Amino acid sequence: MSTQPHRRARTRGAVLTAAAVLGAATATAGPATSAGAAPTPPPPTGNRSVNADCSAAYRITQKLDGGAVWRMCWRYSTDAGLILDKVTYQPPGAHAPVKVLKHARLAQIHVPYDDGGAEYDDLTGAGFGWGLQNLKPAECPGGTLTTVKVPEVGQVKGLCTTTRARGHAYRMAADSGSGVYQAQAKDLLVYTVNKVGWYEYISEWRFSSDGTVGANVGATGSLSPVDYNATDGRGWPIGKGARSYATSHAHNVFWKLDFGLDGGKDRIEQFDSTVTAPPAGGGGPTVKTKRTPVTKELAGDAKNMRWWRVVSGTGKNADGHARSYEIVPGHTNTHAGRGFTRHDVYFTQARACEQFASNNIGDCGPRGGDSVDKWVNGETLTTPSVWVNIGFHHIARDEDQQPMPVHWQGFQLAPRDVTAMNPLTPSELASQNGQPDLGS
Ligand SMILES: [Cu+2]
Repeated sequence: MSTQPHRRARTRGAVLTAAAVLGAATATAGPATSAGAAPTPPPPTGNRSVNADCSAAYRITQKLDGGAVWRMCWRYSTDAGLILDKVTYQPPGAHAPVKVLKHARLAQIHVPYDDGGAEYDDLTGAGFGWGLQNLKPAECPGGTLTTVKVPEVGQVKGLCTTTRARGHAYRMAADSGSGVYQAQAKDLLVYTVNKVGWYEYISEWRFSSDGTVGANVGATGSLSPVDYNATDGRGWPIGKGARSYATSHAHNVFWKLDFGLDGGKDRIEQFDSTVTAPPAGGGGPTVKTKRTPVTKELAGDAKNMRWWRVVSGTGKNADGHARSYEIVPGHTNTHAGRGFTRHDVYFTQARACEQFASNNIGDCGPRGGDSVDKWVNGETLTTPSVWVNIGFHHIARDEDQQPMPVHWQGFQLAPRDVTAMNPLTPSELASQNGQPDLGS
């Protein structure tokens, strides 16, 4: 374990097993048996090569509303937890899947307490991966629970794949008559629950029929009772009167994404819009949007009217537009306490040793640095890795007992020009690509 003097690698609370502090071993394992555990049927005829590189037991394939299909491989690491590989999206009616993500995974959950007395790296310093929880069938409604072989722990029925309704995909009144075009949509959900000390983290990936990807971490379980000691103004009383001050803290969650959109090299672009107030003489406010190619490594800061996208260097949709995915961060509190928590996204040139946003256990050499901010050092981006940091400042409240309601943090990847039209467009509207026919 690459422990630094300032970094605490101690266990959280009293509920960890000895295995949790072993630290550095990166172990990957899957289900001990595929009997009754394989989450998916084989891919449809004509797509046999898809996901050919993971065996059936590690394969997730889900057909959703409209005929959209998501496919991916999964594996499990005692450091990173669930890792998804070779994620593809096949729009309804398309003959081939679109390659979306080569790898998608958590890259750290960093938990600094407001009084400076404790600071945890839950993935590489506090046993996140070993804390995989057995799930009851009721926790995976309508889905499949898969057994994961966790080194030093054993077999854990810990991977849920299921679908969930997300309501309207779209609604549009017909031009004439009382007809309505509307569709109710579904998402594929893939999740695990990992216990770290008193906390339990639900790590969820969501794949929508329209091509959107969501990544969210929900924290639940219990507040850490060893931290009910904040009498210095850095906590909140959660017992009767002025008692049991739970120390405030942050959960800085990092994800690492390696795209390879459409199987080619990715480019990164940043967009900024500036708004000008209406001129005194009349007219409305104006907005100008600027596109900036991100050609070198970047530590990016979220800003009003700023966004980033990952653009395929090769793949185009049927309209001739480059396929891309926009990074859509959810609500975040950026924590300025450490170099690696100071920024909201990082684009780094991909390197095998650069695995975790902080307290990295990959060996990048004595001068290689052990956190993502150190890896932004001017290299040209030819194979970008994308790191997303979403922070939550947790000031406890009475409702946090007991159990603590799930508080979520995460982001979305929204398809931009992956398909030439809304992939769920009903056939009656399929001709309306571009300027609609206004009649004569
Ligand atoms: Cu918390």
